[in-house]
Amino acid sequence: MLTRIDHIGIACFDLDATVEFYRATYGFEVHHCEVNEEQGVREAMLRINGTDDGGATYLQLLEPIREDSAVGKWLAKNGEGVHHVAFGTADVDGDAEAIRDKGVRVLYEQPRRGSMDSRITFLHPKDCHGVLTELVTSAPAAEEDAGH
Ligand code: CMX
Ligand code: CO
Repeated sequence: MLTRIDHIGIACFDLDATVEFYRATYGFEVHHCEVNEEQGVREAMLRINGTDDGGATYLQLLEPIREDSAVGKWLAKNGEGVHHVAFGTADVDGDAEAIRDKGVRVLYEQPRRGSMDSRITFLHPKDCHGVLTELVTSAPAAEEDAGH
């Protein structure tokens, strides 16, 4: 079951300048930064709010590291802007299968590694009324030391 907005993915040409815009304009701070080689992006996650299921909602600012990456191609065609919407779920495998059974193209056979060791997959935008849609299961929170 999809239970929340996990993030909005925003494509930009200059990650540092875009991070600075969100900091100076809204006061949003970078929660996490990484390069995802497989996805072809350098990214910053800005945490906007927590949720009652323990998850959180982010803006994901994305700068391509290769012109032929998904974000690089999209930027060349459209310029900067909203690239995708990501829904959070506790069960990305089950939800992706159920959505595939409804005839929507799921882009990966198995979920892949996303930001902060989450597991992600994508639905084809042409099957989703023009919106590239991501499904995300966050990495489990680090086990707390129970004292044994
Ligand atoms: N939103 C809406 N439509 C999109 C889109 C997007 N983000 N990206 C592509 N499209 C549309 C294009 O406009 C094009 O439409 P037309 O044929 O009407 O012109 C069509 O989809 C095909 O686009 P394309 O430029 O030829 O690109 P590809 O088919 O090679 O790739 C897609 C499209 C969705 C398969 C590819 O972008 C993909 O695999 N995306 C998933 C991975 C990804 O986006 N990674 C970056 C984010 C990583 C993260 O979130 O962690
Ligand atoms: Co994303």
